[in-house]
Amino acid sequence: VKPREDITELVEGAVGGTARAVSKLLTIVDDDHPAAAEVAEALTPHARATAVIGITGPPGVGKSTLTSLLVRSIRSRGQRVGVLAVDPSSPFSRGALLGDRVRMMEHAGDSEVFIRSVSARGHLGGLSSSVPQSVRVLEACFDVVIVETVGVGQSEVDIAKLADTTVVVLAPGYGDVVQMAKAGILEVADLFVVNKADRDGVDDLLRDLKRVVSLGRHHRAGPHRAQHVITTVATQRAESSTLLDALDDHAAWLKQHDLLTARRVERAALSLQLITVRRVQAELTALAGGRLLPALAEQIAKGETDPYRAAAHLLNAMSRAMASGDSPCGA
Ligand SMILES: Nc1nc2c(ncn2[C@@H]2O[C@H](COP(=O)(O)OP(=O)(O)OP(=O)(O)O)[C@@H](O)[C@H]2O)c(=O)[nH]1
Ligand SMILES: [Mg+2]
Repeated sequence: VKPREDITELVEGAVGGTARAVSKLLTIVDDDHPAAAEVAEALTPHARATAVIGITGPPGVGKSTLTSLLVRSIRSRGQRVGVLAVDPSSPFSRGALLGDRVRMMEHAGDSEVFIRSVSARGHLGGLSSSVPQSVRVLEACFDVVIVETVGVGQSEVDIAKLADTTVVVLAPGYGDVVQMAKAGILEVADLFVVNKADRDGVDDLLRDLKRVVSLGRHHRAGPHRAQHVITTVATQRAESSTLLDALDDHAAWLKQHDLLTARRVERAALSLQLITVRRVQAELTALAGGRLLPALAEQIAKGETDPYRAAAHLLNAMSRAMASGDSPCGA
């Protein structure tokens, strides 16, 4: 564990634009590191209104190519960009990320662009509590933050809660729109990008998508999502500003409907929930190795108590331990 002064210095270096410092902070923030709470505290004075853009969609639709394009157009405005590529597979798989790195290679020499891959899965399962913390680090250090995730399941839907604007990328031949709607992947979109518009099948995809979107709009209560649709060919440099223009429109729309703060509160709520759940889980694991949990289990088995009553007892013991700072995993 680093001393507190080191952390403060590191945060100041990162906010000041030192890539190495940003990188170190992200490593500390990674799941279960004891100094993560200190980093979080040191970041608080540096909180600012950074645009966070989420880019998700099925594997291979062109998310990284689009991200690279977006980075280029943001850079042409002179803004600094932090990119987080979230790997949905196991914490150990690094295969998919190599492709992302190659796709974003053109920005490798640009010191105002920072790209980092992180794992989506926490050590205890579910969305890693470190992902929102990583976003928070980048928010303090850059003008725009982009989070790329592969949209395949619930944790990716959760990741959408991290962004001010969520872009769902689709492409002809990469999955059925109706199935995606059922999986809940489409409803998180603020903006749909139909990429690979140079390929066959783009008109069918647009027609299906627009049908699903109009149904969604019909059922949705209140103006929470605008859900515009644009088409792109991410491999063509000429497309550079198409996505950024659409994102600007959405940012203006959010402002106009007074939704920006709500999005940020939603982001904070997710972060808070993940950290709390992780602490409770760690606490529970510690209890399972102690005396209380096995004793209660024995009582249930003998018919001396019921599981609900025992669970209430366990929760009481946990909150007492956490409040007294007596917990094995207290921060
Ligand atoms: N024809 C065509 N190919 C494209 C287009 N956009 C991206 N590609 C190609 O599609 C392939 C996949 O692109 P990526 O950007 O890696 O896709 P991705 O969605 O990031 O993929 P994962 O991160 O693996 O899920 C690459 O070979 C790209 O060059 C496009 O608009 N048209
Ligand atoms: Mg990618």
